[in-house]
This record gives sequence, structure tokens and C-alpha cells, in this order.
Amino acid sequence: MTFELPKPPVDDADPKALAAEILRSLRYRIGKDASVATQYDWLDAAIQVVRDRIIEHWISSTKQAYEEGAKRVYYLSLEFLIGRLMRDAFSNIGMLETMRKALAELKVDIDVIAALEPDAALGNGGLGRLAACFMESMATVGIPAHGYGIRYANGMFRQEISDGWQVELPETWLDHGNPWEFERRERAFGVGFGGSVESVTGEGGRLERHVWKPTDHVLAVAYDTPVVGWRGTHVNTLRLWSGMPVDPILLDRFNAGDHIGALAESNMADALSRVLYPADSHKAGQELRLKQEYFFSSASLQDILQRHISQYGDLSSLPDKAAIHMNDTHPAIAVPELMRLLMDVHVVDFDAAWDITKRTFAYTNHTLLPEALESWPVPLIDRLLPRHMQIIYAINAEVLLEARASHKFDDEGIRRISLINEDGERRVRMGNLAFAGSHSVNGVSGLHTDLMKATVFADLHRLYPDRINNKTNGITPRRWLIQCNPGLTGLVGKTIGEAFKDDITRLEDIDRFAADAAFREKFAAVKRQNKVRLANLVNERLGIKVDPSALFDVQIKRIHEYKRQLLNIVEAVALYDQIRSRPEKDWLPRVKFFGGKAAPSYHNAKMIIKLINDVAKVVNRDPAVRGLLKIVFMPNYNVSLAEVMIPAADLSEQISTAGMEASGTGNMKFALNGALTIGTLDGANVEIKDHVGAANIFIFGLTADEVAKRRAGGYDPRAVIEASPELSQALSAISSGVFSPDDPERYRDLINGIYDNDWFMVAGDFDAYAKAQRKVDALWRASPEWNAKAIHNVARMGWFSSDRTIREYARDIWNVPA
Ligand code: 26Q
Repeated sequence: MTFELPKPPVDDADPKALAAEILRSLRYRIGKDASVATQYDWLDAAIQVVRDRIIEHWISSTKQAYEEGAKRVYYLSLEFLIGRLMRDAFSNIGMLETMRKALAELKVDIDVIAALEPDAALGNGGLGRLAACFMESMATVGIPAHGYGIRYANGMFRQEISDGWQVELPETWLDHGNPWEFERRERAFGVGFGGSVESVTGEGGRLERHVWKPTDHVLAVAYDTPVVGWRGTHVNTLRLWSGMPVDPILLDRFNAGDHIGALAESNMADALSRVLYPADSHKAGQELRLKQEYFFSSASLQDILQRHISQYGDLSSLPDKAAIHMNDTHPAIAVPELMRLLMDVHVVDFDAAWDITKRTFAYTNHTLLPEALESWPVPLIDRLLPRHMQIIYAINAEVLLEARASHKFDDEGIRRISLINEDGERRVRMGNLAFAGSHSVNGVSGLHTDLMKATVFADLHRLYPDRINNKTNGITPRRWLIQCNPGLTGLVGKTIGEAFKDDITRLEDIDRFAADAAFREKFAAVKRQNKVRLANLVNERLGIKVDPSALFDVQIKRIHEYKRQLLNIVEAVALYDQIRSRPEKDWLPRVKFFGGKAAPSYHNAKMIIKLINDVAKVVNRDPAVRGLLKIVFMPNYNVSLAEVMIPAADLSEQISTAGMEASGTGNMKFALNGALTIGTLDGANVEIKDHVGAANIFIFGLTADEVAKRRAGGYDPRAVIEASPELSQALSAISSGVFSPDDPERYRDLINGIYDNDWFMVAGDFDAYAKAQRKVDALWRASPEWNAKAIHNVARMGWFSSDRTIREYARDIWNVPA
């Protein structure tokens, strides 16, 4: 017997019918009527109405992939920095405007309830946001894909600024429930830790296989969130694991009087999905972190294998039907875990298991910074995951044999290829493990990929020369243009038609309007509106008044020495000095915006936040500045704040020390929204320059090669500082306490770091940066030219869509149609 289920009842284009449906949802799902509904209830009710449509597409997408026997992509990531989902889902499914009207019928303002939705901040920065853009693009281009990660109860911390210092507070994004997720209690897998490995022998005492007997157990329970692609037809799944105790209270222990011991597993399960590690590219080698990595890798692999076996019966076809992607090395323990599941559970021999593993996995590297390359002490892995340690040794033997047989390496080369670093305390190099276990290893920009081949992975690249490839990052133009910048989207649509929404490279059609004075005026008017919106927010949140006709100069990203917020603020100090000493010059009004979080354990990054706030306090109050320079540190930078700040920016600061920013993706978001970039030849800035044209971007400073040469010897930062009066003056002002009269020594060490070593080339690039900023001033005065260049930027950014990136992954790495 088959039943015809009632489909969501009404015409999606009819606001009145939708309003009735929202009321119905409010009544029967939330149990309220309009007279007592809170704004949160309206949000929930509205989401549920659209969610019903999404579920239809979700079920049909899933069915279709199954029926076609399609190869699936599994994206393993410890971070998904999604932000809010409502606008994204409503807009992609094409219901944003009708829902706005339907809610208005009910006297509810969609923008008000949209702002109540908490950010899903399950990520630190670029890597996590990239995973979110990729999920949306995979749904858009119709790839059957699952994202796998952890459902952190506390995502990224909330940042407050107290007396100029960063204070970290827990963010509880699930407090009001989460209408987007579906708990799947039946999808739960056991994950073990500790214990020992036993051998199973068969006839004649022959070793048959190994069995790991863990001592500690937790359950991973699945929570699914639908991911809606553009136009809504394809919907994928983001599956996040939450830790649950196997047995809420181990009764036997409890009864034996060991109350604390009885709760141990319950506490561990809780801890596993409690909190996201807030360290990005900064050392944080905690045991709990390794446990999180294994917890989600193991649960995901068990889920993937179960799905594969139930559809195809055995695992030999796994590489043809599943592409498992590792977002950095965070899931690298999945390599020995798949080997273990194949050998110990499914009784596949080592050689066959290794072949399946390599053909199934691929790995993306996001950083070359030595302090961010993951490695775990051998004794720690041995204790938590003894069977995995054995398998890692077996893989290592295989790789080192191949290396020897190639005759390409001396003993030093072999040591560098080894999965085990033997210098000092022995540690497993997770990058080498991920590399060895994958058929594809990619970088995230052209320059970054070249540097991977030349530095960190030089030896592995020699051994496996076909493995490293480049996939320059991208961003989803749905969130980062259509949703966050309705003004510009509307103007572009009116000018060149709506086709760019389905093929973002069609933005090129507005290039010729850069020469059209009337269009430039309209473009400038949109930008101004966006700046007014930001100015209002700044006034609301900080009580600082900024003038929307000033140049809005924005640097928003994690606070890190290599990203050089310090270079930016030192230049601001130099400018401040010049404004005071040459008041007669016609200075340009400029507002320097900063935003970003520091890893809680990263001392210098926290000092940089305090310095920005200290400088802001002095500069913003000084009557001699006459409002020509304002400095604003926006607290708690997150996805939702980015969606307001990026469309309002005139100037995008992308000023990392060349060779250190793997790609950057903020750089792409700004240019797409009509900001001009001031930046170094680093990461994807290089490719942005190639696409927008050298005349439409402000490039300055040392190249990656020049930085490397200087570091190799002969660089004398003291001499460089002494040769630059502006820089000397600015550094000594900061160092001597001009901005910290309450604690004159506060910045002594931070600034001495520049004099003594200047690893990040703040002094080395200062003059070039200051000079580039004066070119910015000159162009800003010539406003038609500025606007023309900004329009060229928008027009030529289509290539940086994550749809393009994902199609390249699909073709070159995953071997799936897209
Ligand atoms: C590792 C071990 C223990 C705890 C934390 C971590 C950890 C967490 C996050 C290490 C690194 C990260 C994040 C790295 C990251 O965001 N990298 C950025 O990735 C972007 C997407 O490719 C690039 O655009 C940026 O250039 C890169 O910095």
C-alpha cells in the first residue's frame, strides 16, 4: 500500500496563503496563537514553513543519489562556520521576498526576527568559513555530499572588549533550540579510547587479525542540517556528531560506591562536543583536541562504511562510490581509522586496505606556519589509540620502503619523509600521514601550492610528484553578494539583467558601465547606503560617530602577527603624527575599522587588540585631529558582522607578510562588494591582481622570495627603522607609552620584537605600505576613477566563486560529475 502524503499546501508566491500557513505552524508546532507569540516564536514558525519545502527537496535529493548509485563526497571538517541560516535558506529556495510580505501581513518584520537567529559559529576563521561556502556550492552544483563535523555546544567564544582588552565569554547558540537540525538518535556509533590490542590467531597459531579492546566508550549521535543550494532543488546534509554516554550512569560502578568513576564516561562524552578549540594557526596541543579529532573521524567513517555496505554489499568498490575529503589534518586520524576498520573489522589485508584508503582520501592543506602544523606525541597516541599507533608504524614502514626504493633520498631525506619526527620527543606528523594516505593533496592558492612543493612537502612531493595540486579558494556569491548586499545586487540586476545570479561570471557584463558616469553615481549611492548602515551600527554599539563620506578602511580577520594588524595600526600612528604636525595639508577623512578575535593563549595577538584600542582612545579624542582620522575596533567579529562590514568597505586591508597567508577569502568578499584592495603579493591576492588588473589594486611590499632572502641573512630591522623617520617616530611613541600612560611599559616587548628580529617584516614593509596608502588617498580624491576601479573589481570577481572551486575539486580530485 502506498500513501500520497500531503505536500506543503499553498502557492509559494502568495503572501496571504503563506501568512495563514505561518499562523498554522505557530499554532500546531509551537502551540501558541498570535496574541501571545514572541519574536522568537515567529522566527521559529516562519522557519518551519520554509523548512517543509526544503525537506521535500532534501528527501528527493537523497533518494536520487541512492537510485543513481552516484558517487558521494564526504567533507570531513572540525569546523563549519555557517553563520545564520534563515536568509540563506529562504533566499536560495526563492521565498525571501514572499516570506517578507507574508510576515508583514502578520505585522512581523522579517529583518527583526532574522537578527534574533544566533550565528552557528562552529569555526575559527577562514578554514571553517570555506567549509560552509563549499557545502553551499556542492548543493548548488548538484553534487551529492555530506559534511561531517562536531555539534559543539559552545562554538567560537563571544568577544567582549573591556578597557581595551579582549575578554572571552562562552556563546550558547543552542539556548533557544535550533529549528534547522534533526536529531537522529538511531544514527549513533560507539567510539572507543584507551585499552589494548589483542591478536586473534587461527589454525596453527597463525595471526589472523588484531582486535582493539578499548577501555572507555562514548556514543556519537547524529544531528542533521539540510544545506540548500541555489534555486533550492538540490539539498545536501551537514551531519554533526554530539557525544553521549553509552550508559548514563555505569550502574555497577555506581553501586560499588564509586560515584566519580561512574560519571567519568558521561563527563567525557559531554566534553567531546562541548567546545570548539579557539586556536587558529596557533599551537593548542591538548589531549581533548585529539580525542575530538578521533571521535568525529571514527563516527563519520563508521557511518560512511555502513551506508556503502548497505547499498553495495562490500568495501572493494568504496573508492568508486565515496570520496572522503580531509579539511586540513584535523581529521587525519581517519587514515589509520579506515585502515583499522578495513583490516580488523572487515578482514581486508593490509595491501588491499592501503590501496582502498589512498584511492578514497584526499587532503587540503591550509597553512605552512610551523606552529600550526599538527603533530601529536607518540606516547599520547599509544595510550589513547594503541591500535592506530601500530597502523601508523605499518604505514610508515610502507612509505619509507618506497622512499628507499626510489633512490631519491639520503638518510636526512628519509628522516624528513617519516611520519614520525624523531628529533627530541617523538611525534606523529599529521601532515605527512594525511599526505601518505591520500591520492590528492591540494593547496588553496597558486602561490601557497608552489610553496608547499618547495618547503614543507618538498620531499614527499619528490617521492609522489603527481599528488600535489592547486585549488584556489572561492566564496559563495549567494551569501557574499546576493544576500549581504541587496543594494548592489539590485543595481547590477537592473543594469545587466538577472542572469549573473545563475552564472556569476556574467558579472563581467557590468565592466563596460565603469565608463558610464550615471552608473558610477548609482554605484556610489549604493555604497553610501551600506556605509550609513555600518555607521549607525557603530554608533549604536560603541557610541562612536563616523562620517559616511570618509574613506572606510577595513581590516577584519583573526588577529595574528603574520596578518599584520600591527603594520596597519603603526601606520595609523604615523598618520596621526603627521596630521598634527602638518595641520595645513588637506588631509582626507578616513575611518580605520578593525575586527577580529585572538586565540585566548596568544599573548601578542591580545596585546595588538589592546594597542588598537589604546590608539583609538587617544586619536578619536584629540581635537587636533579634527575628525580626520577615526579608529574603530568592532567587538565580536563574526559572520553576521562581516555581512554588514564588507558591503560598506571602500578599502580592503590584505597585508600579510608575503608567503604566510595560504589564500585569504575575505580578500575575495571585499572585492566582490566593490572595495579596492591594498595588499601584498600573498595568497590569493596574487590571483585577484591577475583578474582585476594591476591598475585596479594597490600592491605593495616585499614578495615571498624577498622575505625568504631577508630572513636567510643580512636583514637589519634596526637600520631600516632608523632610515625611516615616520616609522621611528611611531614606534618610539608606542614603545614609550604615549598611548598607554597608565602603563608606559605595556608595549615595550611588542615593539622590541620589531627592532630585534621583525620576523613578520613590519619594519621591512612599512615605507612601501605608507606610500601605497598615500596613493589610496590620491585616488580617493579622484572619485570617478575610484568608482570605476571598484566597478572593475566587482565585474571581474566571478572566477572567485566557490562554484568554480568546487567544480575543479569534482573534476580533478573527487571524480564526480558537477
Ligand atoms: C589545530 C590543532 C589544534 C587546535 C586547533 C588547530 C587549528 C584550528 C584552526 C589550526 C588551524 C585552524 C585554521 C586555519 C585556517 O583558518 N587557515 C586559513 O584557511 C583559509 C581557507 O583555506 C585560508 O584562506 C587562510 O589563508 C588560512 O589562514
